[in-house]
Amino acid sequence: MQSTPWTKAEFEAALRARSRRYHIHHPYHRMMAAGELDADQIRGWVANRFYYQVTIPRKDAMLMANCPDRETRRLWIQRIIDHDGSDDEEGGIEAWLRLGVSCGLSREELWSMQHVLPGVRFAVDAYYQFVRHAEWHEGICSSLTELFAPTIHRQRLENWPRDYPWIEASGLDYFRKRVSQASRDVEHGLDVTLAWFDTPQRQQRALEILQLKLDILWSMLDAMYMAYVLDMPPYFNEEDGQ
Ligand code: AHQ
Repeated sequence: MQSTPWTKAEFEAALRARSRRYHIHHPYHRMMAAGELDADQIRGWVANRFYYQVTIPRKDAMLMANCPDRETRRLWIQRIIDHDGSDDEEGGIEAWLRLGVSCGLSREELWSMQHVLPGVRFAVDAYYQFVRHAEWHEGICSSLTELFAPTIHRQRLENWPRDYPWIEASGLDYFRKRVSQASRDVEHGLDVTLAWFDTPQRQQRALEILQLKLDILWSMLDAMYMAYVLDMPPYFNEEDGQ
């Protein structure tokens, strides 16, 4: 462990260096970006990610509950509205439902969570439980994988119309929204993190928290890869009566 804290610039560089472990590099996303996923593999991803999407605002509400700082809550509440929507904005959950319908899933099917794999559920629930019990600065730090998110949303906006032309363009609205929302979220999240994690111990802790969230995102795709690429969903052995 370093004896003196990193400067804010050094600390930010250390956080950004973890982009090497971002789930954009996972085989599932690499296949997606290369246009190699079939319709069932796209639908499996959309249906499983829906569980993540509906959990995000609940995670953010848990962070709000843990946060005594009114200024932070005034900013953080926007994240809940971004997903749950408001009278004049459909919100990200509705946009994700439209993504699902444009991929051939029904809204009822998505809400049923019938496709959510155990590994995806455990990873998403681990994120929710971490933030629920974390000190609020640590909860904010865990959202910083969004440092890397605009790139992956832009990648989908560029590639899907070419690689998955069967998906109606309006279904991609969610990704369009997130490019700017993620950038705005990260500006606040990074400011809080660079200010609060100001000792060598805290800065190492911040990297551990970011790594936990990277693990969560990677593990979700591991479960999907087993099920939809290797055709080995949980208990596939039962099919041949073993
Ligand atoms: O659609 C995503 C989203 O709303 C969020 C909220 C944020 C958080 O609070 O942790 N993280 C996040 C992410 C979203 N999309 C993921 C993707 O690959 O589409 C990326 C993910 C993230 O990087 O944390």
